[in-house]
Amino acid sequence: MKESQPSAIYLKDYKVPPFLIDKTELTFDLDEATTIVTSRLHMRRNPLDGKSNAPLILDGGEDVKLIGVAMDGYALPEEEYQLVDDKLIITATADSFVLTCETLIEPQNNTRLEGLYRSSSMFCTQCEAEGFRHITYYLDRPDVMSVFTTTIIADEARYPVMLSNGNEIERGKTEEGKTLVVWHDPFPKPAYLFALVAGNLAVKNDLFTTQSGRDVKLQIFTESHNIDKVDYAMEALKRSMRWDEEKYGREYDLDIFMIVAVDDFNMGAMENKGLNIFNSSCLLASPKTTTDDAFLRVEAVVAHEYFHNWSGNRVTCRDWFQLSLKEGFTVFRDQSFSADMHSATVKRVEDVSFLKTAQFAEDAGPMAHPVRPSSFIEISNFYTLTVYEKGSEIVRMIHTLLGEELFRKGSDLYFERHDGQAVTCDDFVAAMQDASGIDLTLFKRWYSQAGTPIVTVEDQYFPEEKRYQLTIKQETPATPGQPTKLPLHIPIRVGLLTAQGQEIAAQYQGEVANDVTLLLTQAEQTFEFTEVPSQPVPSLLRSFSAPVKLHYNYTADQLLLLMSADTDGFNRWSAAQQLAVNELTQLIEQASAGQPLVMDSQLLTGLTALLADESLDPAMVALILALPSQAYLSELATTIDPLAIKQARQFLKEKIANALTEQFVQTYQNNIIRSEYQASAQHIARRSLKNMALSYWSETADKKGEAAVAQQFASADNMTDQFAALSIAVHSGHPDAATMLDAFYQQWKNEPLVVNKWLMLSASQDADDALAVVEGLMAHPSFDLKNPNKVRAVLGGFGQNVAGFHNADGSGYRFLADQIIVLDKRNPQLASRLCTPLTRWKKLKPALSEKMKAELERIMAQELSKDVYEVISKSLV
Ligand code: 0A1
Ligand code: ZN
Repeated sequence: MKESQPSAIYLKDYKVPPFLIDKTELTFDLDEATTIVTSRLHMRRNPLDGKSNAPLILDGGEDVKLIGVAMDGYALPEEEYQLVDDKLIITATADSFVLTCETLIEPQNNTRLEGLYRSSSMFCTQCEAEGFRHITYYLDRPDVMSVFTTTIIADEARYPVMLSNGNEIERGKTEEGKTLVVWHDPFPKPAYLFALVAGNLAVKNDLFTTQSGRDVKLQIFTESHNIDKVDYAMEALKRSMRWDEEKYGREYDLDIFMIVAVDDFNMGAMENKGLNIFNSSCLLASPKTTTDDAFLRVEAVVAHEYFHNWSGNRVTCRDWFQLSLKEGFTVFRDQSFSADMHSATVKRVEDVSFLKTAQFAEDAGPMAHPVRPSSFIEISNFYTLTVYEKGSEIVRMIHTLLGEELFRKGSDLYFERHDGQAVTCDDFVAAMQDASGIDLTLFKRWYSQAGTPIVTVEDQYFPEEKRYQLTIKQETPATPGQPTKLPLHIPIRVGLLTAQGQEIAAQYQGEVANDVTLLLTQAEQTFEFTEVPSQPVPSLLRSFSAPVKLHYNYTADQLLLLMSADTDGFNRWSAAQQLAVNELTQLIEQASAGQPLVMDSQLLTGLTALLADESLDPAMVALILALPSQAYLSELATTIDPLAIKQARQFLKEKIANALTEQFVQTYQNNIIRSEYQASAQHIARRSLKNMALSYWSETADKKGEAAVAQQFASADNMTDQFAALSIAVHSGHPDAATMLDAFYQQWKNEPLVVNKWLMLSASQDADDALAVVEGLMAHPSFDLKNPNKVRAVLGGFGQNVAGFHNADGSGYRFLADQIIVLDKRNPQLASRLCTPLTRWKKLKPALSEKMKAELERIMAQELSKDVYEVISKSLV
């Protein structure tokens, strides 16, 4: 353990910056081993600070060597500045001055992948959240916005492409014969949006004409062997640009928009102004190498980063506690975009399913935090599902409360009022409130209160008066640092159905209501509908109108009715899920107690009807057929027994498969697509249903199922079908699974993104020696500890390996802990994210829980980065 532990910083301590930087001029003399960065910062005291003698304190990093510092051309001698804890402190300054700083950095030794680093043969940067300080000393905080001019000097033969933010304004030669390129970005921005790329890259060019008739040059850069995989991203970019104009009235503002794909990247992608940098896994796509899911992800991430140009860049965050200001809003925007491009219901089911599995688990664990956290030790740990996904749900609720038109008025006002500023979540809500006239005072608690509210509904029908009452209670469980909670403002969309499944046009507050939004603002409230002709079946929380856990005592018959007849597509899925969860909960209890497993028949009734209904969207049918995941069932459990969950799921799957074999074979055959691959909603839907049917078929005793898997694997002309067949083979114990895995690797060993899929699947396979398999993968020639995608593939795959990871002897936990300890020295952000499965130790059954806790304690005893220290120490509280 370190002698002094890292300390937290608090939102309540926010102060305006004592200095501002109007202009930032940077020169990079690029070299792999030692790059020299010269900065000229045009600084002045911040009039809002009011102090005339505050020292200038610039942020730096332990990997930045200061060569020299000068003020207005006067080279400061060592006694006139101090270097303390990575900060450069200059006590005496004028009110305005130019500070020149020369630093030396070592890109090829930068394994943290923050600041300037090497990925393959190129240079690239990652500056969010606090990476810029690993390049040079700076006021590295988002409320310091500056106009950047960047000069890049490099050997043109090796780095013909040299990029930074904004427009290229000059190109020439230095005296030594190197090439010099100057970029200027006219929009003031915080340092976290700075970017630089240099390499020998191929480019795809295109053009977009904005709604006001300006031509924008679009460029996507990759290493030359990947340039054939960017067409889909380019089309997605143009669709995003058009959508933002049409939906939000937001036009792109520079003359050029560039995207670069890099292989080594800690996250998905980054919205640097005019120069987005992407993890290649979120940009490259081709039918032969990319699954449907990955195509959709590319489209969503391209859109997300593009949308940040307004929600994030033109209007940015005042401080990092406000991260959800840009992330929650931008996720809401990208989700809406994808919903418009494909099926809105399918998209909603996927997003909610993810939220309920992963964000709810985070909100119930030791790292639970409000969407606007009130403190943190390391900001990189707060790029969380809570800030992103729950943050998006908050914006979605504002949309529900205001309606489409007023929401648009609110966003227009927000962008107009705050263009060029660094603002807060409160400013966002204020714009929505001011534009709509709707009071959001109480609603703001969603930003400050952590935890998932539990909403319990009870109903009563009064036949004589044709009245129907819903009594709704809310309660939010305690979370770390927040023992007591206040009631939230929760919109609950409700419809009523007759016992035959017809919508009831009841009256609510004097108006006809076949779909109303009830506004819950107190701990308990009763809502009354009138003119309700018969006892209704309530369809509650339609479209998942709020991120809550809803409890209503549905009977199996009511769930079957909603599943087949609700007009809200989302709730049809939700009812089916509930039915399956009820079934699985019983089975898990039986498995955990070592009893024989016995299944009820209601779910089968529902699924039989589902498979017979040809009017349904195949994608929805596939989603309903997908049993609740191991992770979701773990989230729901009070005490997790991983093997019992696995056993129950497997049992149920086989039962369904055997009961409905004929239907699955038919469904499989009906959904084979004979025309050329398209990543269209319709084709994706059919493939997903076909592959779901195949996965059931392969669980039956019917040998033809096995043959169909092998056949599809061998003959598929696209990665979705090929990989689906391979995964089914691996997870169903297909006799040829091992041969197929080998063949797959041989076929794709030159495509790193496909190899990552192979690594992940191989690591997740059930094997007696699962740990040895994973160790073998880490020693495989295709593995590379420097590449976060590969590390995540193997360790993420192993995390899904229920028997291997949760081995009763604790070896799975020990292995993960060992990897975290090693990786923390190289790449703290990556190491910290790998800790997530260990943070759930308290919920595991006692024998496993103890073993996992012991590993957390072992990690805690090491010298740790701030990143890992924060997660592990909070988990052990
Ligand atoms: N702002 C990016 C996500 C991102 C955050 C941090 C990073 O490095 C630590 C990189 C990217 C987004 O929302 O896409
Ligand atoms: Zn984002």
